[in-house]
Amino acid sequence: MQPAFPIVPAPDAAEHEAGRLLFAQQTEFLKGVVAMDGLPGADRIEVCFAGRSNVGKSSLINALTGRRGLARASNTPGRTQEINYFTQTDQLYLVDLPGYGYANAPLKVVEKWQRLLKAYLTGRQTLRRAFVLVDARRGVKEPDQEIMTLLDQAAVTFQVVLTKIDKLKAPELDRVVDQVRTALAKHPAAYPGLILTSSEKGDGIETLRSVIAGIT
Ligand SMILES: Nc1nc2c(ncn2[C@@H]2O[C@H](COP(=O)(O)OP(=O)(O)OP(=O)(O)O)[C@@H](O)[C@H]2O)c(=O)[nH]1
Ligand SMILES: [Mg+2]
Repeated sequence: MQPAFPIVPAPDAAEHEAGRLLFAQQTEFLKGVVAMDGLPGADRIEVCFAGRSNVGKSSLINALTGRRGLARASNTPGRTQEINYFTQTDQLYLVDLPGYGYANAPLKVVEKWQRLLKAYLTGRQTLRRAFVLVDARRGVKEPDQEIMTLLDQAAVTFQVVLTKIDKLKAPELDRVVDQVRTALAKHPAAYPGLILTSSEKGDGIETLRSVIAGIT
């Protein structure tokens, strides 16, 4: 029997081509947003990348777009402090979000980001899918559960992307996939299909491109 949350297989030729074409277009940084009224016009659909601090959101955007320095990535948790909009075509925005679950910044600042993050995730009409990134070494943790519950309540479809799979051996990866499946079973907004990625090695990047192309 197929598990409820199968690993998304590599794209077939047509899906692969759709993903390749979408991301062959130059992606540009549009703006960093610090308040809901700064969001760009809701004139096209968007997908966002959410996840704990340091999980690899910005790195994943860079890997998808093939542009290393496009989204600022770093080893310092809390690197992304705004909602960063990237434009690609006039049909799609890619949105890099500040991380959650990071306490090592002034409390007032953290609270401000978290409020903005939650307002965005629950209040953006044109948000078609939230990719919730989960570090493959860690699995789904409490702060992830909170965000997933928020997305359930807002009826925003989310899909889990495991990151940094290059850091694990196959049996460890199997274990974490089981843990993620168990965690997702409680979330009605969870899209059935896990994407396993390494921005470092390129695993799963073509698959994710195709998945995004399938949403537009
Ligand atoms: N080995 C490995 N390291 C990765 C991978 N993806 C990201 N990293 C590293 O993880 C660290 C954090 O990456 P970021 O992309 O900045 O993470 P983020 O989720 O955007 O972090 P915040 O903006 O702080 O929330 C960096 O040092 C990256 O080089 C991966 O696939 N494999
Ligand atoms: Mg970031």
